[in-house]
Amino acid sequence: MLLLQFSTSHYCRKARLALGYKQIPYQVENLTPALHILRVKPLSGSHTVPVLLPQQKNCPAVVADSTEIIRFLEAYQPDPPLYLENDMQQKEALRLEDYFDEFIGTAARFVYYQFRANEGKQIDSSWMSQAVIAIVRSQYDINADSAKIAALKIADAIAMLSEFWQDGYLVGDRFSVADLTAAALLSPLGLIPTYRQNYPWLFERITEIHQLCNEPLPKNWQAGLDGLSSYSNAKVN
Ligand SMILES: N[C@@H](CCC(=O)N[C@@H](CS)C(=O)NCC(=O)O)C(=O)O
Repeated sequence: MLLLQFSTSHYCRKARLALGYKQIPYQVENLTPALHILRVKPLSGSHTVPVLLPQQKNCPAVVADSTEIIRFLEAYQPDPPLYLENDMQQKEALRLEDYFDEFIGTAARFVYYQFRANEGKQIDSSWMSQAVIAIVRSQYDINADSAKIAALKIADAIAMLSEFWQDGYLVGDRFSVADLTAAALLSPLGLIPTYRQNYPWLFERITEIHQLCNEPLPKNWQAGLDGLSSYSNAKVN
């Protein structure tokens, strides 16, 4: 299988967590933001990544969108499952997947790119990185005000997770697509020292889920915990 992705995208991380959880071998093709459209649009008709090319007999040629990728992987290799057997619980898991996709992943993008353009500039001050940050901020209209509204949505999601994640799962009594999606889409906040300091349990859980899914943590994860000064010392990749 081949995953077309941006290496830093949290929606692509969601797809990688699912592939890793199921231990499905895959390769990645890293695309450059903006130029990616030339590769992706003819395949899926859309402009977003992740896009999975299963490259297997009796499988679709192209599966676009992280939710569809997980739906496909679940049918392709049901074990270990990310979906729940109980219908009501499965419905709730899909509702939460959608909530995190539509509201929280987008809000995390706002908060993260606002941070990267300001206090977090030193994470990678190369012109390439700064250009990507500028493109993303302009594409999604990210500024101090919109990032503030996004931070409120994130606070709601963290309050909900604090009820379920301190000693359990979002739905039922086992790991599901809901937990995976929350971990992937909140992971960019791990690079922001204030979040790391205020919600240690959240990032411990995100770390555990990465281990469970055989996926490395985002780069500079440790520097996020140590504070802003350590970014300039951290090896920037
Ligand atoms: N609902 C989509 C969202 C994916 C998404 O927003 N991807 C972003 C990267 S994080 C993207 O491809 N942006 C480029 C663009 O919109 O042109 C999914 O779950 O796959």
